[in-house]
Amino acid sequence: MATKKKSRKAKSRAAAKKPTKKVVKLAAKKPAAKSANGNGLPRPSSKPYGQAGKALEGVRILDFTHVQSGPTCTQLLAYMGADVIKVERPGVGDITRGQLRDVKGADSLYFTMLNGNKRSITIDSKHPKGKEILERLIKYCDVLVENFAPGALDRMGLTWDYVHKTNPRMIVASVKGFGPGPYEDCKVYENVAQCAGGAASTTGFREGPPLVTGAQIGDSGTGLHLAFGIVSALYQRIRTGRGQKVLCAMQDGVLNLARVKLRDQQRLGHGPLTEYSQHGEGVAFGKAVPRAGNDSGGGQPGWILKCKGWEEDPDSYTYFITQAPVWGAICDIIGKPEWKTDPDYATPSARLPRLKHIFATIEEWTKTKTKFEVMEICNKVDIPVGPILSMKEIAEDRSLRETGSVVEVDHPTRGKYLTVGNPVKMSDSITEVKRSPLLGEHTEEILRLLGYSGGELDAVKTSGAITAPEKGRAQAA
Ligand code: CAO
Repeated sequence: MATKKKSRKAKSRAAAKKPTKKVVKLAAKKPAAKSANGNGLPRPSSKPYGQAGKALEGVRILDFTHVQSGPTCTQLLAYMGADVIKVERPGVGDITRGQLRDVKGADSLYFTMLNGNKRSITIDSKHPKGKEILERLIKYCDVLVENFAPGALDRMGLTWDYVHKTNPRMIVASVKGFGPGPYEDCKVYENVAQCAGGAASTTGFREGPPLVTGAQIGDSGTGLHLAFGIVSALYQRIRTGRGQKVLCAMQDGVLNLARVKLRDQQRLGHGPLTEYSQHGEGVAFGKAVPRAGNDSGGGQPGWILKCKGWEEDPDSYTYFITQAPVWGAICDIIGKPEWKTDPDYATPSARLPRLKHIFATIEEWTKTKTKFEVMEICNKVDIPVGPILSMKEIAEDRSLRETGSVVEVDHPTRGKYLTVGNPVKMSDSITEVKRSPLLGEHTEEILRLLGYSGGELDAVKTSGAITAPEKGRAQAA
């Protein structure tokens, strides 16, 4: 057996050295052999789709997140079925519970919309008894997720070495503002990341200052990246049996979403960016990618155009793309059939220097239609357009409600509110969106889960580790 193994190893070493047909053959054989034994997977479930549990059922998350980036990540994991245990400071909780409050005495929408499907336990992580509870939680859970300021987790005593020693299988996932380097110790919020990740310098109009976007690409975008890292680490753990550190820097997350602009930065070294409207307008490019207003980020020119009613409604606009394959259809719809053969308009390159005039002409037509009429007319002939939807329209959109992308949930202190459901729809893991927890709502339930009962549970209750200082003293008295 040993000799056999050795000779197989020697063979594959030789194969790896020589990039010959043999290597291809060996590589091609592997998957066939795996699929023959089912790849180690169980038999396909015979349960109806949607009734075989959720994708991340059984995964336990020790959620040390706050504000937006971390909670976005753990809410997605909870939507996928993970048991997310949110640890909050006694009496205070996640700072967003009280931020931008619209209903007196109730958790804010900032909090409720980022913490659905989770359980809340209050623990003072710096209290000796609190540390003891956390140790049990570390042993109980699979992933610790945090987005504290750099060094805060270590100051709590929850260093990687300690966590890894306590539970070698635990994955420790963090959001930080910057990765290792000159800014690694900085605290970072959304707009700082949008600026440092390259998005702001490329957003806005050429003549104006840099702009941040309303989409929270720094916070929610990085949370989403972190969720991907966690799920990948969980998958790798199946093979290795051990946890690992997962780090997402907000700067990196934003840059990943702005990668087309780094693409353009490199293209700029080889000549002007011809699809940018500034090129058509004869404005020279500088050394860095400029702000491109509403130009399309792809190869097809696009712009935002006014629609019927724009004088009163600030959102009565449509995005309009002059995609080359449907140019003829565009000419017919806007009443310019002669542009189909006119050499100044017939080809994409001829149109580039005339885009401003072309979009102004198309706008004369879109101004006679509502944004929804434009959508209907254009989509029939495959012209890509998109109405500018206001948040009011999105909140009232029936199809978004039907797909579960916008969900109404009931809350004991604030009543009904809307939240954003799972943007990822899976046929065998169907998301049920549940309300966010009240501060410490599940403290006792989780303590019992960790083995606390009787006198030991009473001792925790009166220790001050799970209650706000005044409350703890009052209870102890
Ligand atoms: N028990 C006891 N102490 C607790 C606790 C608990 N359950 N939970 C938190 N704390 C303590 C921390 O230990 C920390 O104390 P020290 O500074 O003494 O170590 C303190 O609370 C504050 O934590 P923080 O520095 O993370 O919070 P902050 O409000 O000062 O900063 C933020 C907020 C977001 C700027 C910072 O956390 C950060 O840079 N995070 C990483 C990047 C990030 O996620 N940014 C996006 C945030 S969303 O816009």
